[in-house]
Amino acid sequence: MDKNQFGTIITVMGVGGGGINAVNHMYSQGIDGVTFVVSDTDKHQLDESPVPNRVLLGANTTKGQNSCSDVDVARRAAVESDSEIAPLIADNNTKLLIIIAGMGGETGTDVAPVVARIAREKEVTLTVGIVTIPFQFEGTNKILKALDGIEEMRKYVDSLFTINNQCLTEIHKDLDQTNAFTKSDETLSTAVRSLYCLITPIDRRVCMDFNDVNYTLRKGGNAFIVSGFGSGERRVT
Ligand SMILES: Nc1nc2c(ncn2[C@@H]2O[C@H](COP(=O)(O)OP(=O)(O)OP(=O)(O)O)[C@@H](O)[C@H]2O)c(=O)[nH]1
Ligand SMILES: [Mg+2]
Repeated sequence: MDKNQFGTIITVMGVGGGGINAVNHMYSQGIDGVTFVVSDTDKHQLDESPVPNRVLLGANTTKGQNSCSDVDVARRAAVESDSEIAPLIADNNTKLLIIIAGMGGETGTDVAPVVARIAREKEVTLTVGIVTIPFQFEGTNKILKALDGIEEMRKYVDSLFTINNQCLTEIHKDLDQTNAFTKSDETLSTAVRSLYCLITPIDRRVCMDFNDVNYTLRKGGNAFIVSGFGSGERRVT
């Protein structure tokens, strides 16, 4: 970790394989003024990431193995990682922490709520979760596990954006199992970019700033991001 890189008020942290892949996608697109961090119990997944800020979670518990073998291991890794994540959050200027995870596996599902809890304890101004529910083709067990994880996550974040991957199949008619996660990565990136653009208006057409976003999302519960396009006289409507 290079703490000097933490000059920004927005930190985006991907947790677990899906969260990391989505953050890799955002990182490769480049969003100035955002600090990206990836964290996993899986060393291989971290090594593959182009993001320089990487946190190997629970190294003593998991020995960097590819996947947490069961829920208890993931939870123990999360507790162990408390001491690794807490300083990271406390020692920088972060006002908005965005936690990204694909819910439904072990690491992201169990660790993302822990990261949110730590952020709350460290009094990060605003903690937002952006998480996904698995596609139907991934099976019911993963979906049910994801829903449990989302309930846990909800306790600690100010606002939670939940993207149901299955809904992406209605929007993208060309979606199949080969490009499904790329579409999911793109949607997560759009969500982060939307929040970023509200806080950092590029052309000042939308006159919001961090305080407005903070006011709206603080203790906001479930949150929605909608984008639309319009032209002509009633374009905003
Ligand atoms: N957006 C996106 N989502 C993914 C990707 N890979 C997996 N997911 C989603 O994330 C869910 C959890 O999978 P992973 O993130 O790989 O699991 P993990 O959190 O690393 O947990 P373990 O590996 O089981 O410890 C899956 O059920 C998918 O719905 C990806 O590349 N991009
Ligand atoms: Mg994994």
